[in-house]
Amino acid sequence: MYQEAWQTMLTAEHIVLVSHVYPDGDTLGSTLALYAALVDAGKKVTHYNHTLTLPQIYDFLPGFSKIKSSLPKSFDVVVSCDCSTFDRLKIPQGEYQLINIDHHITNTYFGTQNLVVDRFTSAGMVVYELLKANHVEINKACAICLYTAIADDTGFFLYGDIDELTFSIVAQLVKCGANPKEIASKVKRREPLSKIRLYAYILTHFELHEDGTIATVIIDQEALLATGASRNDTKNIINILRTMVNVTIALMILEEKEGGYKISLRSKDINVSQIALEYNGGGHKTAAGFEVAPCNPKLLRDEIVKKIKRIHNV
Ligand SMILES: [Mn+2]
Repeated sequence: MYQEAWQTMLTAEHIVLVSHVYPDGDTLGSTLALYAALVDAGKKVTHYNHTLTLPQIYDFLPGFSKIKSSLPKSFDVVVSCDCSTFDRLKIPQGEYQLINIDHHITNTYFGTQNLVVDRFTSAGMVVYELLKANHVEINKACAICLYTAIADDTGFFLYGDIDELTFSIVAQLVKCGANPKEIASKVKRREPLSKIRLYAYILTHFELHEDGTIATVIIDQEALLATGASRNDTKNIINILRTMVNVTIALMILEEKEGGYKISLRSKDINVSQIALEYNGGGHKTAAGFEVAPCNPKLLRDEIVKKIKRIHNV
């Protein structure tokens, strides 16, 4: 499958690489690594992302400034990285070939070619294997992007099924020019003040349920306004509640600007993607999410807590 996908890219007229809405380090790192490799191979490539304001912590990634928020007039091949469903791409259906590169267990295989490896902790690992299988040289730009993708999706090697393969890949990337210390300080030590204020809000407003095994927090638009936090600042911020010793599942209910709520679930080991699936969402075993229409967030929280109790017996 790796050979076929690379051949499709090499014979394309104009490739559009797509990272998902509200991008993280994995989707940006994977697509920008491909961008570096394909430009090196002399291909015409556009990197598209629907989100207008990209998270600044990733601005050091080679190619970041070339990301476009509009699609070119014509293109024949689309490559998406780290998108579990087609609607995360925010592009219209069309006559193009679609290569779906991902690692989500809930991926819907929406591509004409699907490179989905759900045992990998990041899409970056799939891209690495794709390049390696096709004997593509990993240049420095590629190495920086892939290292960031893999590190970011494991919380800088804190969670996910991190194994020998993960470390053998990152060792190669360091050999090819990725600097772990530099990347870590760019991604982990440049938090905006608004995000720190949002942390303060969460730490003073969370609630515990079921003998302290489930932690929940509701963040409404008012809280975002008061802290000055952007939608980007809310990303993965729920992880802080999971660090508590007795907490097995952490849950965040975030009110969207457009109305409705985005729910994020995190666990230490319990499969929360199962709960997300019940609400037509998706994700991974220990990190999943879903969206719901406008409702009473407190009632929604109680319902989810009840569901967790029923499914997982916590
Ligand atoms: Mn990912």
